[in-house]
Amino acid sequence: MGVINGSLIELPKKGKAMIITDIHGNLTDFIKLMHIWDNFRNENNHLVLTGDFIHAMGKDDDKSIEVMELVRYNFYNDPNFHVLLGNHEWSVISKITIFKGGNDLNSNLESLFQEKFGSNWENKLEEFTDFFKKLPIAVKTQNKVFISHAGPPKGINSIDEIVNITNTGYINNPKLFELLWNRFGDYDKKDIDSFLKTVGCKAMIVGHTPVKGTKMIGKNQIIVSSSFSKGKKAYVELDMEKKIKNAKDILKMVKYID
Ligand SMILES: [Mn+2]
Repeated sequence: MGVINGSLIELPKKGKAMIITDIHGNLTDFIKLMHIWDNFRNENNHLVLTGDFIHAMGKDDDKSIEVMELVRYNFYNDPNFHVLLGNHEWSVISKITIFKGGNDLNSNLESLFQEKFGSNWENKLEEFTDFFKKLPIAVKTQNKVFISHAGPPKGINSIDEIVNITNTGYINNPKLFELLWNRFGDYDKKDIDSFLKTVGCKAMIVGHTPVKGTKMIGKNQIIVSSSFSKGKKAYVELDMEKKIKNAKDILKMVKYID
């Protein structure tokens, strides 16, 4: 069990955490990863899904609803299954849509709901929107790893700002926006280091930017792509009992799916 502190989940110095990013409606990859999790799960091990499990980014085979149903089931039935908010789930909450290759991704999602649920589609979409509002924003492990969808945001002065980050709502909330949307270039390596120092961590794991499996940003941030990627598909089996000095220590804990 982890401790849920507002928008922050705190994981103990025990067991391992399987960290998965950016599924984007790819049911085939999600099921592969869930088979790995089924073999890996025990009372000390955790799963962290770092958001963006919906919106197929313009691809035809969009299984966002099926993925969401599985994610929601596990979220409510397994205390070791943690799901973080991504900018794509945020866009459903905020109704500020995202365009990809000329496609309005929230309109695409509404079409999927209409096909699957007929005249009840709006109620079903509201149910899922309410589920998204329950999602925490970040994980901090006792061995000093910070896990979030994206970021870091600038101007964070204490870990309490992460704990309370959704208290002012989802819209017009620049720190939340940056934590869900910022990619390298919006911040630099120094911003990573000062953020980690503020929140008492040594390394951070994010998704959000598609990479060839993984990519290091300086020594202290690792980007991971588990499904929507630029080549290889990776996840992390984070050993939460080991001392972590920087993200290079996490690079050794990366695994791949076919
Ligand atoms: Mn994203």
